[in-house]
Amino acid sequence: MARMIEGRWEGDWRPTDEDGDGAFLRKDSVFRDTLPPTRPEPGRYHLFAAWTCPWAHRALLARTLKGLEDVIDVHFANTLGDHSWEFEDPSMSPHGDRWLYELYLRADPAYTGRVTVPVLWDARDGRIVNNESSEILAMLDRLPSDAPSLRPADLLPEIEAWSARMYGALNNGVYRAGFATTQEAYDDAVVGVFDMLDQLEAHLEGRDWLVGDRPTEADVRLFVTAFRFDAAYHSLFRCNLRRYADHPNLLAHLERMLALPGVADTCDLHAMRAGYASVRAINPTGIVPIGPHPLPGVSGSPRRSPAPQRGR
Ligand SMILES: N[C@@H](CCC(=O)N[C@@H](CS)C(=O)NCC(=O)O)C(=O)O
Repeated sequence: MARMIEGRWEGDWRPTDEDGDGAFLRKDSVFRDTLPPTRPEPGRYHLFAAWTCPWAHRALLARTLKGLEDVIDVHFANTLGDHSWEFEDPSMSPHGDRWLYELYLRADPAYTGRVTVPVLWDARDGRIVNNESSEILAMLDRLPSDAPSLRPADLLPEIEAWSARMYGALNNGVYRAGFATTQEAYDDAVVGVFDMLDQLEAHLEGRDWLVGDRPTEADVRLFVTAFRFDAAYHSLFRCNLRRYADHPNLLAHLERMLALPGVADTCDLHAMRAGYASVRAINPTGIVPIGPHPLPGVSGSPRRSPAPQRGR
C-alpha cells in the first residue's frame, strides 16, 4: 500500500489497496470544504491536476467551460512515482514542492490516506479546500461567470441520475475492470461498462447532449472517460469488447465536446496514454501502446505543461 499514515509516506506506490476479493474499491476523498460562491482573490486558489487523471479532468473542464482561467491557477504533476505525484519542475508548485504528498502534509501534518489529484489548494491559508472532483466541479460551477451553468437547476435531477449511473458502471467501471485481480471481478465490471455504453449510444440517437440542449456536467463526466477509452482502457484495462469509436453517436458526442472552445487544450493524448502505461501493476514493461491516432484537435505528441502562474 502506498499512502500517508499519520504524516508518513508508507510503502511503494500501488494503484489499489487490497480488500481481499480481487475487486477495486475507490476510497472516499478526505478534504471536503467548499469555496464561497463569490469571485476569488486572484492567485489564491490553485488546481493541482494530471493529464492522465479523468477525475482531475472534470475539474479542469469546469474551469475551462466556466471561463475561470484567470481566477483559478492550474499546475500539473505528470508522473506518478514512488512518492505520489511528482512535479517535473518543483517551481511548478506554489510552494516549491517536488511531490504532491508534501502539499498534503502542509495541509495536515498528520494526514492519513491516499494522495490524489485533483486538489483545490488555498495558497493564502495553506490548506486543501477539497480533493473530491465531483465537489470541485460543482463549486467551480457556482463561481461568478458569464458562461452558462453546467448544473442548471431545472435539469439537475436528470443530470445527477445520469452521473450516478455513469459513475458506477463506466467512469469507475473501467477502473474496476482494469484493476480487478480475479476473473469474476473483471467479468462483473467489464459487462457493466459495455452495457452502459449501449445505453448511452441509444440515448444520444438524435441528441447532441445527454441532458437538455447544452453541455452539462453529465457531458463532462462522459467525456473524461470517452477521451481515455480507446487509448488506455481498451488495451491496458482490457475493456476491449468494442472500441469507443465503434459507437457512432458516442463518437460524435466526443467530437462535439472536443470542438467546444478550450476543451482540446485540457487534453494531452500522449501524456495521458503514457501515464496509464506507467502503472506497472497492469503493464509491467511500461511499454506505451502506439494507438489510436490523435483525435481531432488533440495533440498526439508530447507537449510541455503550460507555464504556471505563481500563487503566493
Ligand atoms: N474520488 C477522487 C478520486 C481521485 C483519484 O483517484 N485520482 C487518482 C488519479 S486518476 C490518483 O491521484 N491516484 C493516486 C493514488 O490513489 O495513490 C476524485 O474523484 O477526486
